[in-house]
Amino acid sequence: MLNRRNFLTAAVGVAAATGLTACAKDDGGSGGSSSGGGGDKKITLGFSQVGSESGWRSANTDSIKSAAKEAGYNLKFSDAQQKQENQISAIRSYIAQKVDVIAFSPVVVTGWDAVLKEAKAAKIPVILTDRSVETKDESLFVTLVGSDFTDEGRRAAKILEKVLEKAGHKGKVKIAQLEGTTGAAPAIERAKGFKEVMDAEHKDDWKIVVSQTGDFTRAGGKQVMAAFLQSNPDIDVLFAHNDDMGIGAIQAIEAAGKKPGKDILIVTVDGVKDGFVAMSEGKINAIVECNPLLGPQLMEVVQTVKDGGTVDRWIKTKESDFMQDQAKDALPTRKY
Ligand code: GZL
Repeated sequence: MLNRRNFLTAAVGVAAATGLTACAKDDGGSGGSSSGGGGDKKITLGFSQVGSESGWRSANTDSIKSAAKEAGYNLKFSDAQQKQENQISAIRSYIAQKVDVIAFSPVVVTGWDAVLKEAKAAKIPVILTDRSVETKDESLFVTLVGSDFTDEGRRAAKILEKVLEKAGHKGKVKIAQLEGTTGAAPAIERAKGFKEVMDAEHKDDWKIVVSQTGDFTRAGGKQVMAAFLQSNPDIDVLFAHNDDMGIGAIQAIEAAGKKPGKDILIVTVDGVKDGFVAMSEGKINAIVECNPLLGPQLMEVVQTVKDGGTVDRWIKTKESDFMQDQAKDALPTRKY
């Protein structure tokens, strides 16, 4: 896994870092869904999205589409339905269409070098959004616009301490973990960050008794949580890598006759509206925010890359954390 910390290098010249120069294409691109029609000189951006697996993803897609429209770019957008092969073919199609810039959110961390080398050979700069990739060749992409998932895992463990204290929980803590998509950066890194805090500060009292992927979906969360409750009926806490799996798990917990947020304390990541609704109903105890509204930052980077300017290797999104008693006041202000 590429260590995100080495992203925090000083700003690097785009041309220097990628050995690429973004050249203006005059064909404006064709095919695929596009917004912001019009002249040949407009920037054409090819974007490959993971899928539409969660509320977070839908908000992320909306942000990218509206920001591209706002920026007046020709956007070619594809939904990979969480399949890497679909993302690879979309990127190849953008290369064939000679788009000006390619951006994508890689569904998993491995298996990208070949297609990214094709983009580099075609002198098309690549920007990562949301999730990172594992590669030894840092020239294969310009920057990552996205969150620090390892820190989100640490924040989840730290806020769980507050949740346990508020609930008056004493002694050992049996934790079930609903992991994100296997091999995806947020799944790997959220688990890593959570475990870091657990090993450093709760070696003797916290234990992850069961952990399995729910693939970031509500259906996955519900199905896996039902199985967890069969094998581990005395779970104290659920740490779900996203709100959607947490919401699915709530259905399984209630079907088992238990009270989510009381019998089983729940901490999730994302902060989508439905997550805040569940928290305001007392069914989720805390949410670690992961901001999907990356569109405006992405479009700024696209323009800078096009102009051959300088960008940092990692453009981090700002986010905070919420306890249950903040949910009602926060709900009307939520943008996604
Ligand atoms: C995180 C993003 C994750 C969200 C999930 O940046 O990649 O994917 O946490 C989404 O909701 O499916």
